[in-house]
Amino acid sequence: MDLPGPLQSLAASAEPLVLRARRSAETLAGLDSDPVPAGYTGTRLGVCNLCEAICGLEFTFENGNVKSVRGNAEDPLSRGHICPKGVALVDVYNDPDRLRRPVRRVGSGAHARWVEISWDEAFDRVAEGLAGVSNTHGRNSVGVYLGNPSVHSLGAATHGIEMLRVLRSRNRFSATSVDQLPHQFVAWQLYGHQLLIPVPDIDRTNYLLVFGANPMASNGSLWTVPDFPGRLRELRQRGGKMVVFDPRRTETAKAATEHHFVRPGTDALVLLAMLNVLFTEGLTRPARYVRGIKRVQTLVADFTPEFAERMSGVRADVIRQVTREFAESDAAVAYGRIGVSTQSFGSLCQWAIQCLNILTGNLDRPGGAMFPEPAIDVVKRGLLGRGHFGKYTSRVRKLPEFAGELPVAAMAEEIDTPGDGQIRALFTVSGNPVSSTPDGRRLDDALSQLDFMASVDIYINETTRHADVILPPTTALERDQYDLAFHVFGTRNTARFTPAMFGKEPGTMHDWEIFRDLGVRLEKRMATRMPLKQRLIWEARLRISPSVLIAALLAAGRRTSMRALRDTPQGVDLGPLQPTLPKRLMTKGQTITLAQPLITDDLTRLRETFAEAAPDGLMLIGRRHQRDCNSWLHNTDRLTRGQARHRLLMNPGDLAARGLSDGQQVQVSSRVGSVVIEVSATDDMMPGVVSLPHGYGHQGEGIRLSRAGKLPGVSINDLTDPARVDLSGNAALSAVPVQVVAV
Ligand SMILES: Nc1nc2c(c(=O)[nH]1)N[C@H]1C(S)=C(S)[C@@H](COP(=O)(O)OP(=O)(O)OC[C@H]3O[C@@H](n4cnc5c(=O)[nH]c(N)nc54)[C@H](O)[C@@H]3O)O[C@H]1N2
Ligand SMILES: Nc1nc2c(c(=O)[nH]1)N[C@H]1C(S)=C(S)[C@@H](COP(=O)(O)OP(=O)(O)OC[C@H]3O[C@@H](n4cnc5c(=O)[nH]c(N)nc54)[C@H](O)[C@@H]3O)O[C@H]1N2
Ligand code: SF4
Ligand SMILES: [Mo]
Repeated sequence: MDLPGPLQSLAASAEPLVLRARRSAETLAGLDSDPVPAGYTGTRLGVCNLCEAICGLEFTFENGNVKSVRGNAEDPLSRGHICPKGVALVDVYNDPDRLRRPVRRVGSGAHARWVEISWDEAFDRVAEGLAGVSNTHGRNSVGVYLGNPSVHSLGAATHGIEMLRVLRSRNRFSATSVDQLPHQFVAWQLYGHQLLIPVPDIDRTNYLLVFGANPMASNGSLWTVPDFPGRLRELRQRGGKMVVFDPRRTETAKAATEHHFVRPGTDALVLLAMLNVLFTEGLTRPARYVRGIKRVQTLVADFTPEFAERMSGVRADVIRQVTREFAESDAAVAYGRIGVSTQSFGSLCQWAIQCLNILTGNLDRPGGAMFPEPAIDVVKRGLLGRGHFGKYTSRVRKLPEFAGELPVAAMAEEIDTPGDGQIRALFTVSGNPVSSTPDGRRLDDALSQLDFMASVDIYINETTRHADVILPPTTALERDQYDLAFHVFGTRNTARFTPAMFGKEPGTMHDWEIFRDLGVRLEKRMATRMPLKQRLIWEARLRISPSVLIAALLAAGRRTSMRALRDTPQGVDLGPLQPTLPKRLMTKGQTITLAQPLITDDLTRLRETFAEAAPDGLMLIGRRHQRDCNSWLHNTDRLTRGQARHRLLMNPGDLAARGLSDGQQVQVSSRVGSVVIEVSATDDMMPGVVSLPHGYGHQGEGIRLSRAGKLPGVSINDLTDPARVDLSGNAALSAVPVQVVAV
């Protein structure tokens, strides 16, 4: 998950709160961290920010060195859970390949050299580079890309977006549009706010229906559910079921009561058929604040289970049976993630999933889909915009913005297509779009044509290798953390503040300090300056540390306080999720109108797409492994031991049909490119579907990101196609038509 866009106005809106907050003892309580002293022996609580599970950890030190890392059993949310990545936080901290000082690139391509420079020089170069291009070519000539970890760092959330205001560019992109944009789009339409996204109440449900998610490996997404395996075990112990629809028999599918293969990209038909069954069998029981039910009934009338079966491979009787069981369960919840977000009909899928919960009366009830109430409620306090769509479009392909961001599938063409408004400078923050967005090759080429590029990142990766200057911040264990984003999706209401474990090394900077200092220098160089009064307030805001902001926001939220969080470092338990509707709805009249034309008009495109025969030929999907972390952490021994994980998975029947054998090198080609990779035969793949992990393919000058003699692998996004997008603008990374042949 990735949420930089929505957090954009956070720091701005928090400002009045900060001014209002009395400088009480409580506000000050959070300010002085006390890092472990040199030679420390003992334990300290920490937190993992690598995925959305936000596990609480316990570190044991001996003579100043970390001896072991465990899950903190006292943490009311994560309950002692940890995965192998949590331990790797220490590897990141100690990694000799990690950047600790700003570097400047001298020369390019094979001749590139990186030279350490002072912060002072680095800020001046970046400010001059960005302002220079903006002043000469117009404000949209500077593009911005925010990657996933910017949501996992408090300082990036509070200060990053604030700083970027200076640029006033429409060419803003983030990982949101290769991820959860359809969720935000549907939440905005149904519930009135892009982040009013309900989560499965797994601790009380009896029926968990999962489409296109693999929480056994990913630990949940848009759903903060640490210890998913333990919670699933409890669900099954109390007689509950989990039913999974996925083209691969994943770790989650294997732990499920039932698993059904579904042909990639056809889920919308299966989900609409489920709605159809609800109506034809009289299984609906929506809450009284739900509108537009009849209209939905009409819209789904022709989406029969038989039609869905022909296209998806899921048997009609299975669709009927699952729907009945779901509707008849006393507490059921449907959930869909990456597999059904990053496909051509991602928004329709997410809409149908919401409808399934709403129409069966499972929205807002224990064991169903519920809205968390975080201690800092970014939605309720109006700290974030509700969302808007299509206020402007991208220059080349006219793709619509959502909430102030353009689809990243359009980023490369905005850089390499000449004309007025062309992107000539780029600023990236904790991202690797060459590896994580469709047609990474084209973007790689495009980046080398930029007049100027700067990145805030701790590594030289496939993307940042093109930067003129890289500004590296401190890492997770060196900074204070309060999770602004992921408490919003917690499967239980909790709050936790974790002070930095290690002191900042001399000569290094926190991300929020980088944004502060760069922001001020950049603003000074912009041809259009901020009005004086606005500038003074803005600068003052940038000078407030993230932890002070958090203290003020907690005080204003009144559910807990910084003092309480300091006294309870394992986290404060605010209890199980509670029903909050219709009060919580931010729609007109606090009702939910199901039939939203902006979404349901896409049914026409869906009908057209599947008017002919069922899709045939091979389709490519992605995957995640428990020890992978998007495109990074491949340089730690701990996470790369054992068998290489970056192989193409393929059903044995599909291999045989092509005269291929297990372990052979094959060429995989799509409309946009081709890669050569070892193939692995497995019955876990649905016939007709192949799978590659994303985040591999570390290549390019200066990159030292893969370890242990492993092949760097190939990038799945050298095959994915930027022309394929959902209604919301989200990239359709799944269900890519490919050919596989021997090399
Ligand atoms: N085909 C395919 N493509 C996908 C996906 C898929 O499933 N299939 N998944 C998509 C999804 S869900 C996502 S979220 C994106 C992720 O894509 P991106 O957000 O573009 O990239 P990441 O791989 O997360 O890269 C994170 C970068 O941040 C750096 N970093 C780590 N910690 C910090 C920090 O504290 N501060 C700073 N400044 N930098 C830091 C790392 O060094 C790394 O370079 O990929 C997407 N791409
Ligand atoms: N270990 C680990 N954990 C992570 C990450 C990581 O890189 N590694 N990344 C984090 C991030 S940024 C995110 S966004 C989350 C993602 O969290 P998840 O969505 O749970 O992660 P994925 O493993 O990508 O699961 C997507 C599933 O969709 C299936 N799928 C693909 N196409 C289709 C389709 O057309 N239909 C259906 N029904 N299924 C399909 C795939 O087989 C896969 O099992 O994970 C987070 N957690
Ligand atoms: S599940 Fe693993 S990566 Fe995710 S927060 Fe917990 S320890 Fe970190
Ligand atoms: Mo993500």
